[in-house]
Amino acid sequence: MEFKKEFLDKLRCADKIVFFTGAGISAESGISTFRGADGLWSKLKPEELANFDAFLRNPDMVWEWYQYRRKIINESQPNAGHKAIADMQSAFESVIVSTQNIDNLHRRAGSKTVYELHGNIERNYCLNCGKKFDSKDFSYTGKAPLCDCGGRIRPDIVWFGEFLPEDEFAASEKAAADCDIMFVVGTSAVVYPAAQIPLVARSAGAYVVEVNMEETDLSRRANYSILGKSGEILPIIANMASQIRNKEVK
Ligand code: BV8
Ligand code: ZN
Repeated sequence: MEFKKEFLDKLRCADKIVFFTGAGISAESGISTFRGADGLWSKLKPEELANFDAFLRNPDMVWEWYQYRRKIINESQPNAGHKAIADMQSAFESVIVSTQNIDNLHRRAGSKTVYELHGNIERNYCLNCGKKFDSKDFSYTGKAPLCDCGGRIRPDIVWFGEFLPEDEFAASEKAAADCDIMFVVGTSAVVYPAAQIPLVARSAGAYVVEVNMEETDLSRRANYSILGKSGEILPIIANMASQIRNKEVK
């Protein structure tokens, strides 16, 4: 695979790397994306499932949907794309992941600094008293679980119309403003404010590299767009980085 010389030069002298990822990086782990032809939103209406009013209207249905996704995620493994990002931690001064994904696969692949902009499907909390629950803390009975205080338990996931976790978003913005290269991997870049993160990097002077199967809203604002599967492209980039930086990539 040939890369632009400009990109190789950036790869050679970069210190700080940020990976901004979306559902596409988990597609090769068998987890559906949202907006592709067979994406989740082609079968279900996000407004009927991924928002707070839907949850209040029909908690059992929303829980059933998240339990279905949890099952798929628990049966999935990090793929070569997640692993390549984790491996690159040994070739650069810092490698930070800012992800829109809720599947925990970056951490499971070995990435140490992961900011989760839209929450994490393993975490839940009580609407009434705020008590936190891990998904393993209760056996799902087909009904939305209740806390021992009687309050309803919800997934710790950012739904449409909800604010993103402040700390994760601020840390992602800071990392984007500081980095030398930002890789934007497997996202349609249409969901805000998360989709702002690559724009922060671009305006701060980072070299923005998009890795996607197709053109997106971001493509014309990236410095470099590499078309293809992240599970194939990222390992090649990781090997390239170790060669030209003369660093062992684990
Ligand atoms: C907010 C839930 C402030 C978690 C998600 C009206 C009212 C309120 C807000 C809005 C509004 N209108 C617009 C908004 C803002 C809204 C928004 O941006 N809507 C968009 C759709 C227009 N944003 C919000 O609501 C956010 N909050 O604004 O709060 C506020 C508060 C009150 C009132 C007003 C404003 C909250 C956004 C978070 C919503 N939660 N999901 C869950 O169940 O998962 S969004 C959902 O989309 C996921 O979280 C996902 O992470 C996110 C982004 O999708 P992608 O990751 O990009 O996935 P997608 O399928 O789209 O693309 C995959 C890409 O991968 C494709 O390009 C494909 O080509 C590529 N690909 C596929 N395979 C591969 C690959 N690439 C490489 N290799 C492969 N193998
Ligand atoms: Zn409670």
